[in-house]
Amino acid sequence: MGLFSWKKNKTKEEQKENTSENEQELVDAKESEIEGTEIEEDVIKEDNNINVQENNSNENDDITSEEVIEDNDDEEEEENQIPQEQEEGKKKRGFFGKLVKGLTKTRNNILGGVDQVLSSFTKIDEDFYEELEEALIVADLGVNTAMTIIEDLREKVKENKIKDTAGVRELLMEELKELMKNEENLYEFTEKKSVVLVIGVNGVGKTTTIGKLANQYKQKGKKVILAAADTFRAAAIDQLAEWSNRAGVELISQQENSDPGAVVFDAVQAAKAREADLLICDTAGRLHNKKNLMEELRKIFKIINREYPEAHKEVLLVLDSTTGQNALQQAKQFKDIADITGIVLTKLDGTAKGGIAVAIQTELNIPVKYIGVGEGIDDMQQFNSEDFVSALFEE
Ligand SMILES: Nc1nc2c(ncn2[C@@H]2O[C@H](COP(=O)(O)OP(=O)(O)OP(=O)(O)O)[C@@H](O)[C@H]2O)c(=O)[nH]1
Ligand SMILES: [Mg+2]
Repeated sequence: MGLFSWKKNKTKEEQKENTSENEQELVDAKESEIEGTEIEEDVIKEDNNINVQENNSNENDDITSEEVIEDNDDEEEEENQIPQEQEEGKKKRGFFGKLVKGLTKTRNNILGGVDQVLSSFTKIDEDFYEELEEALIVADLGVNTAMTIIEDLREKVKENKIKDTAGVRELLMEELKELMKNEENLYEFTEKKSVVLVIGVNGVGKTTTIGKLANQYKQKGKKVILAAADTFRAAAIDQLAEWSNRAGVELISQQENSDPGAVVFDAVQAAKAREADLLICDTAGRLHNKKNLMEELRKIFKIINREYPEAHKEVLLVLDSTTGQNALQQAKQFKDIADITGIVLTKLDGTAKGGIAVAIQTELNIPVKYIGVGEGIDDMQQFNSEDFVSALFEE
């Protein structure tokens, strides 16, 4: 179990100690002015006041729905009475199309290698398996996952009495679907009163993911509140404010460099008072060093536990698929210190390294819950192994 167990409750002494730690950290942060100089102070609100943006007006709802439905042409816009199921089906197909398109480079990378091996061997022998394993490793699936796949394939080939390599492609597809399959009930948190903490190193797509999540669940009728607990840069707060506008949800923020714990504290009080379904907290990925980052997260965990013990806690680690094996390493590090409940794998569009999705899903023992295939508000979906592998093998 990670250091940041959600179950830990803070004692009075710890609280006191923490307050002075917080003050110290603020001083430290100010002293060692790191990056984040592109600050536009006037954009951010009054000194030290909690800023609550109410974005639930009809006006905003209109903007949201206009922005959200990308694929609509004029004709479709007029058909306001489309039943919800049909609408959802359409969106799903739309997303599958994006997935197929987004995975083009990954598909070429994985299948290019695999198909070459399949076509250069007719007989299934040791050399064939070796070359196939090599092709999978090269396509960013990593050594361990490639080995697992080859071992399983050997068994399946025997079981199914497959004699030539042509039958292996189908088996490989099946194997990938099985390996990547998620358990059920992974999205229970969306049905409960939950606090969702979104973590990850800088630039992986945390804030964007939060915007997409907020939009998805707002559209499903949930009351969503966002907390701008990445107070390290003013621009980070602005960016989340913009997403909260687009999604039409409320934002709790304070000024730049304020204590992230204080923002979370305020946000929790707001979530409780307004009976929000989801409180989604943005966190900083860009701190002085790993120790600071982890320390800050630890404090946030404590505050949520203390102030909102009855809420379901969801910790989503965001990983950038374009970083390939590096993403896997990041996950291993975060896993040591936090009880991560799900992975969000971003930027699967346009990268050739999407094979990392297979490695992450197979090796980490943490489910990939969402995948991102673009920068738009609709470009993220719950992960589905059937769809993912089908999109990967789509001709
Ligand atoms: N193509 C693509 N770009 C994405 C995706 N998700 C995020 N991005 C882009 O990645 C960049 C970084 O995203 P942010 O959401 O700001 O990342 P962050 O983790 O919040 O970054 P910090 O706040 O600096 O730690 C932005 O330009 C996003 O538009 C995705 O699924 N696909
Ligand atoms: Mg951010």
